Amino acid sequence: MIPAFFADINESFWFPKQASTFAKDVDFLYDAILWISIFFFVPIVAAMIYFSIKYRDRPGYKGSTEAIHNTTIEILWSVIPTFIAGWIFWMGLVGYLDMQRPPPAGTEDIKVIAKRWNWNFKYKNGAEHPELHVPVGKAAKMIMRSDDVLHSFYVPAFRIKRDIVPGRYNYTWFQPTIEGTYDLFCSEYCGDNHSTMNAKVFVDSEEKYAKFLAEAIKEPEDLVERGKWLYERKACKGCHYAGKDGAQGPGPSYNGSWGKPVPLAVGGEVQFDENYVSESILNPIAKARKGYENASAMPSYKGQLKEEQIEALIAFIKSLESATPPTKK
Ligand code: HEC
Ligand SMILES: [Cu+2]
Repeated sequence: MIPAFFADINESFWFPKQASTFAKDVDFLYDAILWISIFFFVPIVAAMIYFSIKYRDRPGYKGSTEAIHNTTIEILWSVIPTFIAGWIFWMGLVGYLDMQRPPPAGTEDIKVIAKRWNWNFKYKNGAEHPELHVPVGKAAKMIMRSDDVLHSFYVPAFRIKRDIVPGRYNYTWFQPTIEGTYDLFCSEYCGDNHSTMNAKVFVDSEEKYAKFLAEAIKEPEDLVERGKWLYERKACKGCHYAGKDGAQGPGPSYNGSWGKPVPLAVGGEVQFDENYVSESILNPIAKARKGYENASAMPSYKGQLKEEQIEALIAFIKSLESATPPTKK
């Protein structure tokens, strides 16, 4: 029987599927360096073991103290590895430059916003979505920024990784070759929930991609649905978990909070109602909940959400009124 990792020609022992035009070159150089290293490692270690046994100190054995010298060997073992190292450098440089320079025209431009601890993607028609969709066969350019700290955009199947630096735009591009779903990771440690900062990359056919764009821009009609939709797209989800399991994030869970008194960090309490929620969204530090004084501060959404969007978020949070709150913080 063929082991699973050999079943797909495109997938190697070391790497996931080769799903972009970069993958072949990256894997080739990786394999070349690996085999060159094995080629030298084995005879060197074998000779080391052999000589340390042959010339070991033992009764009656007299070693020589004179170092002998062989010019031919010394030149060979300097010049040959120099050429090999030069070749590796050259291949790496060429590959790196290919990745640095996006094709000048005709790329699918997508804005990437990295934020502790989630991804947000903005498409050409204005749609925002927590998942990355790209059309197959077309070069896609990521225009990336961070809202807080260093993050890194990493898609193993495309063999690309690029840091996202606060205070400036950074770019990366790739040309996906096979339709399918791939993993996107943040590969720069960015705080408590760094390990949850993942997303899916969907490489779609031209029609599927167009359909996705058309759907992604529509906000649901129903108020609660719309609130949930915003909760997923405006990064609330990364900090406030609202699942049935009531797992806890850096911010309080919404489950079962509505209508109850909220103990405040400064002492006293307020009612968890429309006013408290809308104030928490627009000016989160105004009334911080007790126990969250040191939590990663929530960003203010002033100017980023419209009145009716806040209303929808309120409706969504209210709909969790009787959901089970998490058992431990
Ligand atoms: C970076 C993490 C983070 C993000 C993103 C975030 N929050 Fe918060 N949120 C917090 C923290 C931490 C608190 C508790 C401290 C405080 O009250 O300011 C909080 C408090 C709240 C409260 C008060 C809850 C309570 O039980 O006291 C509400 C309501 C709220 N956030 C709604 C939202 C909404 C809606 C969004 C998205 C539009 C959002 N938050 C995005 C971290 C976050
Ligand atoms: Cu990150």
